[in-house]
Amino acid sequence: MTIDPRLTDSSPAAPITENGLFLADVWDGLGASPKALPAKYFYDAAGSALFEEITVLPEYYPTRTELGILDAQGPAIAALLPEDAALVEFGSGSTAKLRRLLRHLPGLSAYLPVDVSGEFLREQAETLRGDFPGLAVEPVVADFTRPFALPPGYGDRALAGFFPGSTIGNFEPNEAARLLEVFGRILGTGATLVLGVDLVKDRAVLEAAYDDAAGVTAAFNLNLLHRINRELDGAIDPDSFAHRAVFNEAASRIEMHLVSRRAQTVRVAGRSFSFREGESIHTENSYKYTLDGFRALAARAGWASVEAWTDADGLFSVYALRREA
Ligand code: AVJ
Repeated sequence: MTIDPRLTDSSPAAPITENGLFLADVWDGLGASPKALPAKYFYDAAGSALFEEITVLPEYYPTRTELGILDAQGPAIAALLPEDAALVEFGSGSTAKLRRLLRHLPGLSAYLPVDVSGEFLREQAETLRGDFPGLAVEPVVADFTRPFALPPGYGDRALAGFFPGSTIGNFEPNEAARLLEVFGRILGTGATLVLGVDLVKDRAVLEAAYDDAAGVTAAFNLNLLHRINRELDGAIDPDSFAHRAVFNEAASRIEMHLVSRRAQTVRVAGRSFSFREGESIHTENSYKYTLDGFRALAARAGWASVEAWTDADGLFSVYALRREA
């Protein structure tokens, strides 16, 4: 999964090499006040493996809850999509959620996963073609946060969109609305978009989901520092930082931070950054919505809510939105 909720400017001084953009973002982020790093850099091989571990933690309810909703509502979702639709998935992590939907969509004509990682996409396409021989699988290598073109021939097909996992929660609400507008322009008037959104709930439940007892989320967060050391000639002692997850109720978001345990100076590729004791690097926002709050956001972006499904405990929501104009 590859998403960049914060669009940072590149530092003009950073070298334009393979890792130049990562380095520029790290230099910018650690040089800023308050310090912050884009959440998209969590997902190197080690980080993606840790995220897969997170999805099965007892405290991390979103993944299993969303899968349950997709199972239970599969027939209702299928009834809202044109039978021979082509399904566009924005970003593509594991195919578990897609597979839940496909069971209920026997007539689906094509599946178009959109992701920046071409290698990952091709691997997934291979397996899906093996498992669903009747389905045309057409990977699209693109950054879905920017307008992109579908492959030739798909412009006038019946299209549906799929955006599960509450990935939309990584974006600031204004950015989320802009993203939904981009999806609308790509899918066209009348299209249906199925998306998963985490719901606002008790602080204790939210904070436990992002600070699990086994320490997997802490390792996921700290992996960012290991990655900087590995890829950018960084000299940061990850043990000198603590994982913190806090629900910012006013902003309705979980924030993840890496908090410096002491005053220190760290070096990354020849540049130094100093930290006060307790100073943090803000590494992620995960916005939580009420049903009405999300419907209002979608409406601003030109999408009407046709259905909203939740689980019995009201932990997570899945929407069917329709593009109006
Ligand atoms: C993949 C962005 C939906 O916000 O819940 C999980 C990422 N971060 N634990 C989320 C995440 C820490 C996750 N998303």
